[in-house]
This record gives sequence, C-alpha cells and structure tokens, in this order.
Amino acid sequence: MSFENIEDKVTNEYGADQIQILEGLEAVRKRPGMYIGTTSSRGLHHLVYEIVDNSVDEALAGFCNTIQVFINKGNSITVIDNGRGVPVGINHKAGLPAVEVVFTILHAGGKFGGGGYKVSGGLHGVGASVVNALSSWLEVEIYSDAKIYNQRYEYGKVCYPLKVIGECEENKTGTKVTFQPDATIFEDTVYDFDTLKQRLREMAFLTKGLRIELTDLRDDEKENTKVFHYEGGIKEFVAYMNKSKSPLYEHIMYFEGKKDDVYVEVAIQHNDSYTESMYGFVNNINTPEGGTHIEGFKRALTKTFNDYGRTNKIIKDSEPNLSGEDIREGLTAIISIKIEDPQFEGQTKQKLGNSEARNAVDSVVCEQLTYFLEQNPQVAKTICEKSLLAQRAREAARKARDLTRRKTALEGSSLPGKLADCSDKDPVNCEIYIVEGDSAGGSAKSARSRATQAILPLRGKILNVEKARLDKIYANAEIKAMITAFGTGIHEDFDISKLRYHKIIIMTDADVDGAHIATLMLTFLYRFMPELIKQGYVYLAQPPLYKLEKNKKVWYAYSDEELDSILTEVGRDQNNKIQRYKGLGEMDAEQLWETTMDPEKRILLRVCIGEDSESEVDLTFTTLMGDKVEPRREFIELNAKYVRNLDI
Ligand code: TTJ
Repeated sequence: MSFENIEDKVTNEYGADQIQILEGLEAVRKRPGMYIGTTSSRGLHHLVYEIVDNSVDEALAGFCNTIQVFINKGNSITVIDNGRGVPVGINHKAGLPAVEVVFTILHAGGKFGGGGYKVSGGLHGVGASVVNALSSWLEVEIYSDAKIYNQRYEYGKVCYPLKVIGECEENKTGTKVTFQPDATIFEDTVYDFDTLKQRLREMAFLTKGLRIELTDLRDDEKENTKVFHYEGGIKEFVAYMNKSKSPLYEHIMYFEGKKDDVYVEVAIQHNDSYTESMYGFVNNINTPEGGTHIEGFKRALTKTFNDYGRTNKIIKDSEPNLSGEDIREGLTAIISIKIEDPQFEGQTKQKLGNSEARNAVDSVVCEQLTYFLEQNPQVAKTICEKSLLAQRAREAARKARDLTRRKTALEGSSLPGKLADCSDKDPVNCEIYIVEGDSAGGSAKSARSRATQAILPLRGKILNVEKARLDKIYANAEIKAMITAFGTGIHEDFDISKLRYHKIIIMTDADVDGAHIATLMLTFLYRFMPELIKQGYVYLAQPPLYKLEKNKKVWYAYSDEELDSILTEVGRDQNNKIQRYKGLGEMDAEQLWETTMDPEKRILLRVCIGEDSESEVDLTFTTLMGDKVEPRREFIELNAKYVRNLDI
C-alpha cells in the first residue's frame, strides 16, 4: 500500500466526501457476496486473510517481520504487525487521514494512490474497508512517532475522528486492528483455529523470514499458540510436503529470479512415489487451475531434463524424449510468483493468464536448473533414471489400456462378473455398494433393494495407489472392476456424465482394518477420479457397533456414546444382551439391511474435501498412505474431518 501527499499530522476536519464513502460501504453490506465471495464460514475466515494481507505487504516491502493474529473471546480477531504503521497523515485526494481512507473507502483491487506495488491480496483483493463494512465494530491502533493513534468504526461508520490515545516507545511502530464480524451478515461466526492455522502457515512459507503467530484466546484453560517462521520459505514448504515421503535425494532445489517485473521462486524435490504434487501461487494466492506460471515451469522442466539427458547420453539417441509427466512423477514443487497486475481467467477466475509469467518462470528455471544439474550430476542422473522408468511404465500402461479399450469396443462394455447390478438404469436413483470381502458381499446381495442398489464385493485390501506405478494400477483386478462398474472411465477418458450411480457407497467393517480399506479406496478415488468426491457422489456406510436385545426388543448403537445413552434409557441390568459387531459378516442379511442399507433408516457420511487448501488435502492422503509411521498416526484421527455428516 502506498499513499501520495501524506502529511504527518492529524486533523479533525471532515469533507463532503464522507457521504459518498458511506454509500460505498453500504453497497458492501447489501451484497457481501460480491466482495468476499460468500458469507459462509469461508467468507468469515476470508476477513482475517484480507487484514493479514496488508501486513504481509508491509513485510514484502521489507518493513515488517512479525505478524500476530489472535482469536479473541467472542470470535473477534486482532491482527498486530510491527511495520511502519498505516499512515495517519492527511491524504489530500480524500481530505482525510490515510488510515481512515484505508478503512472507509472502497478501493478497486486494493490499490489506492499511485506507485503502490500491491502484490499480495486475498482471493478478491478488496482490502480493509470491506472487512470494516462487514464488522459490527472495528478498532485500529497505530504506533508511530511515539504516539498511539486510534479510531473506531461501527458497521463501517466512523465513530470519532482519528485521535491520539497515548504514548509509546520512541522506536515502536506498527498497526493493530481488531474487528468483530457482523453476526447479521455471516451464517457462521465461529472461527476455526485449524483453518486459520493452515492458511497462515501457507502465508509464512510463501514469505521467507516472516514470523506469523496465531493464538486462540477463547478457552482460558488451554491457550493455544502456533508460530510459523521459515527462513527457507518455499524450500521448507517442499520439505513439509515431503515429510511423510522418501525423497530421492537430499537437496531441495530452489530457484529465484526476476524477469519482466515478475518475481519468480520455485522449489522442487522428487520423492519415490508416483504422484506429482505441484502447487502454484500468484501473489500468495493458490491457483488450483494453474495458468501461465505453471505452463512456464513445466516447459522449462521438460526441456532442461531432455537437453541434459541427451547431452550426457542418459537418454539414448534411439529413444524418444521424456514426456513432462515422466519427469514430474514423484515431484513435489512449489511455484510462487509475484506480479503487479495478475489477470485471472477461466470459469472460476483462478487460472493465471499473464503471458509474461510464462516466460519469466521458464527462463528462471531453465537457467538455474541447467546450472544445478551440471553441478550435481548424481542428482541429475537419479531423476533422469526415475523418469526413464516412468516412461516405460507409462508405455506399458498405455498398451494395457488400449487393449481394454479395444476389447470393450469388440465385446461391448461388459460389467465386472462380481458386480450384482441394480435393475433401474437411471443413475440418479442408483447406488453402488463397494463391499469389503466376499462374505459381506454375499449378505449385502441378499439384503439389498434390487431395483436401485448394486453390490460390488472386493477381495481383501485394494492396491495402495500411492505406492504403485500406473501399469500395475491398471492391471489390478479390483480397480478395474470399480472403473468399469462406475462407467466414467479414467484419466483423460474420464467423463462424469457417464457415471452409472449417483451414490458410491464404501461399506467396510467398523474396525481399524475396515477404516484402512476405506482410506485406500478414498485414496484411489481422490487420485484418479477426484470429481466424484468433489461433486459429492462418494459416501461411507455406517454399520452399527453394537446390538442390544432386551425383552424381545432390539436397539442398534453406532457409537459407544449411543450405546451408553440407550442403556441409560432402558436400564442397566442382567436382561441386556449386548453384542459387539466385529464385522459386517456377523450380521445376517436382514440386520444388514435394517442397520446399514435401508435408505429410510441408515446413516451415510458424504465424503467431501473441506475448506483446506489443496496442498493440505494432498498431504493428508500421502501421509495416510505413506510408509512413515509417525506422521501417519497423527493423521488417522484428523481424517475424520474430511468426512462430514450428511442427513440421509
Ligand atoms: C504504507 O506506506 C507508507 C508506510 O506505511 C505503509 C503501510 O500502510 N503499512 C502497513 C499497513 N503496515 N501494516 C498495515 C496494516 C496492518 C493491518 C493489521 C491492517 C491494515 C489495514 C494495514
């Protein structure tokens, strides 16, 4: 942020501009969605990022190294930084103290005044005035020239002119903002510590050297603080992403440079898995749809490795070039750029369009990666060899797929033999139960409602797709059966309109093994058909844990707490016959129907990807499926949050 013509004094005069100002913020209150996207919990959290972004800008400008965020009792938020402080002098264009302008005038794109190099900015980049408009009250304090300045606003309106409320140490500077989101605007006004934690951690990774502290003050018993401070920036981000994987080499490559006014930072490291985890950021905003910066990175990577491989005879003259995908197998990469005027395109406006970004990333990576490979021939060789293996596996997988495609063309799309399909052909009405084990599959087949419920029994544990190459994955019988049963195809053939069932229900035992099998299936779906999860077609069945019989009456309990409350109701005595189900197999068809499959009575959990950033979801899956035991334990419990309750 920067301001022209700032005088270093406070005046109490108010101009006619004020009237116009209030109208501006009224517009925000009338249509909050236009400014922050949504008034759901996401929008509520977005307010914090909008405020913190201002402090991050100050850090990027080199004047601030610490940001503190507090979640206060009552869910107000305080953000404190040690930057230069929002200017308190008069801004001549508005005739008001600059700080008042910042909080009460709606700025287009977060830029006000000239010469400001606004590189940060939240999803919508609208700034502090929008947060103010959507807060029942907001107070700002500025520490500057040994004084503490303060102003308060309610519903975006100034309560009193900027005033000096005290003195502070001569050399102390900074800004403190506290705001209370307006409960009449937000559907949800309770802050989630983990959501803020994840985004603030990401911001700290993206701004090397910046210290961000998050403190939850809502519970007196357990005050909770997290500190994020990464001198290595995105290099440490890559280390974090790879923490539950096995890196192929020690070094995390880091490239940094500026070209055509685009500042580029890239960090990469390969691990021994087969999936690529690549995350792009533009001005600290994640770009899940990619764009020119990602294209530039891919182009540079492909070209540099092929050049290196040819020059050093690692790729034989008779062999074809490595494809980009081959080189990116097992790659973890962060591509972060800062650009003055980002253009976002595509349906969701999340895809970077600036062509200068493509060239900037391409040229920085080409130059510095070429140099790195020359200096580190052992690492270069390791990556080239892994890529050559990937190339061979991909070729084998392609052949296998072509074969199945041809077979399907000849024989028609024959459904898997083990599938007991339903008779209704309208996917909206249809459900498929993926059931662990043949015996449970048998019960499910006799229990089901034939018209709308199909059963696909799978034998034992399904393949862990985090640890297998494509050729092996396509050759796996259980996976092939799922793919053909769903009807959507996979990868480049994936077509969600061909989905044969609008509910894909994973039904496993209610024990640790069952949970593991469910996770393996979810991992497969997340990696290979993520749209099924994103569009809400995937569910987990909830078999009961206990059966209670008493005086010829039966109750089922789905948790220990539920059993407890039933027992409290019916009385704890020797007439209670309690059975703990160890598996689906212990239920007969009728019980299975009644407790787990009957659409009138059952509980289904819909699997959804929460508000987490992409990289966090990715991390959850790789950690769950990875071979490092420690991080995994930590995540098995957390995984519950990827599964939200749905009312069925
Ligand atoms: C702008 O250029 C002149 C010197 O001060 C720069 C500035 O505005 N710095 C600044 C703003 N630091 N921190 C902020 C800020 C912090 C919070 C928490 C909220 C807002 C709206 C701004």
